[in-house]
Parts: sequence; C-alpha cells; structure tokens
Amino acid sequence: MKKKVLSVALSAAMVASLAATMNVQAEEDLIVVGYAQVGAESDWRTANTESFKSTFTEENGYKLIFDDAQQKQENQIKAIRSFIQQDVDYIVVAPVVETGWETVLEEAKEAGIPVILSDRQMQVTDDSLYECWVGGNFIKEGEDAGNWLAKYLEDQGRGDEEINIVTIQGTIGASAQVGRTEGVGNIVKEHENWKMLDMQSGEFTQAKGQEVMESFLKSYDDIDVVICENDNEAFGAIDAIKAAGKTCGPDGDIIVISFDAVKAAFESMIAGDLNATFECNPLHGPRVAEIIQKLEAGEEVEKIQYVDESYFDTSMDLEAIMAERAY
Ligand code: GYE
Repeated sequence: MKKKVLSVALSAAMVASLAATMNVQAEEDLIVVGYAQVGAESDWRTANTESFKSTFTEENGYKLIFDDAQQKQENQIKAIRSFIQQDVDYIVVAPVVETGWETVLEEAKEAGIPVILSDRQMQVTDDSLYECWVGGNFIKEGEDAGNWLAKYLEDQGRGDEEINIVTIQGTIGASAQVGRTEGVGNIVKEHENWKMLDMQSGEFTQAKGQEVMESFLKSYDDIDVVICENDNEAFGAIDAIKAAGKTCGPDGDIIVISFDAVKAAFESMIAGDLNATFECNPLHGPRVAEIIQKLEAGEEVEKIQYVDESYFDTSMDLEAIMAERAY
C-alpha cells in the first residue's frame, strides 16, 4: 500500500518535470524579437505598439521584448545594444530620426542579428546593414494633401486667392516629418498664390501642436490653412484656434489638414473641426511577422515595402468608414 502511494507520488513528480522540460523546450522554440519603439507620442504610435504586441505573442511562436525610447535616439541605441546582448533572433526598429545609426547597426551585423526597419527609415551608406523597411510613403502623403487642398480651394472658388499656410511639423529629422514637409512643399511650389508663412515642430504631440499654433496665431493674423504633420498635433491646433476665438473646419476661418487618420481624427471631422486627414497605416505587426517568416524560410524579402494608404475628408460618409476601421 505504502509502495503504491510512493509510486503514484513518483510518477506525479515525473510528469511535472517532463512538463517543465517541455515548457523550456517550447520557450526555446520561440522566435525572440526585440522591438525598439519610438515612444508613445501619438494615437498612431499606440496603435502601432498594440499591433506588435498582439502579433508577436507566444501563441504565434514569438517572444517580444518591447522597448519604449520616449522619443530619444540615445534610448533606442541603448535598447538595440541590450537586444544584441540578449542575443535576440531579430531586431525591429522604428527609428526616431533617420541619421546616426551606422555604428549600432554594425554591432548588430557583427552579432549576426538581422535588423528590420518599420515605420520610419534610416539613412545609411551601406544598406546591407538592414534587411528591409516597411512603412508609409510620406512624400506621397504630403503631395496628396497638397493636391487635395488645391482642389478644395478651387471648388470653393478660392483657386486664385492669396492663401497663407502654416505647418506644424513632426519631430525634425524623422522620416514622416521629412517626407510630409517635402511632399506638401512640392505642391506649394506649383501655386504662386500660396505662401508658406512658417513651419515649426510640434514633436508629433497634441500639447506641442497646441503650443506652436498658439504662437502662430499670435504672429500671423491671416492664416488660411494649417498643415499638421500628424492628427494629434491637429487636435492641439484646433484647441488653440478655438481658444483664440477663431473657427476651423469646413465652415470655419482656418482649414485644418493632418496625417494618420486615427479614430479621433474621424471624430474631429464629424464634429466639423478637422477638414481632411491623410492615412498612414500603423498596423505593421503582421507585415513584420510575414517578413520574419520569409527570412526564417530562407526566402528573399523586398527591400522597401510601402503600405497602402488613402485619405478621408468631410465630404465622405465618415461614420460608416469609421465603423469599419481597426484604429
Ligand atoms: O504619423 C505620428 C507618429 O512615423 C508615421 O509618428 C509615423 C508618425 C505618425 O508619432 O503620429
């Protein structure tokens, strides 16, 4: 009797240890991905983080090490070095700015860890330092916004009017800032009657967007258009416009244009504050996972991968569109 109890106890212990071994093995099979994220500066960024966290799960075969760099390049460099030390299988970076990455990318290369760029790009002389990049076509987004404005003014019979524009830029040196500023600039050049009065960075945040718009409104009394390089800056700009006793949106004094097309931008258009938003898709998690799976299978991946993007304005059925969107 005693013997039987002992053997039951023994086999229970064996099952437990076997289960523990299996667990360790399962963990060893996971693909370890370090993601050096920019920060949490905007709704777009929150949706992007969420996309990675929900894609790179243990059920899907991954272990995600996530780092929030609080919009500072030095923090991202530290995060990449710590990923190298932890000997992760892949490093994914959404670089805060485009320059200054060579050294740390070489360190990753020496360690034999592939680097995938997501969202913003890097300028490096040797592009074999990263596998590929996936993100939005920022110059095109800017040009689309400029062309939208031209048509909008034309439709309102204001095609030949003097138009004063200000721009609240994103983080200076970030691809999304560089591309959107350039894209809008290309269209501004085509219109002699358009004048870019001023450009200042709002760091892609609502608070800074509001601050910059407040100062623009103090300096210039005839602003026709404000271009905000992301939605959150536009929310801040709209608050500043209202606080200054002015109006905006389709029935207001100032036309407000932004980028990203997050849910709150739809709400702002429905409320009649924002005129138009140019989409930038933040759901990169599944795309990066697809790239990793291809690399795991030894397949080639395309170096530059643009995501599809659209735009939305107050002439559309925004309630219906919003209901279908994931962010
Ligand atoms: O537009 C902005 C975010 O790099 C595309 O970064 C991204 C930009 C996005 O903070 O909201």
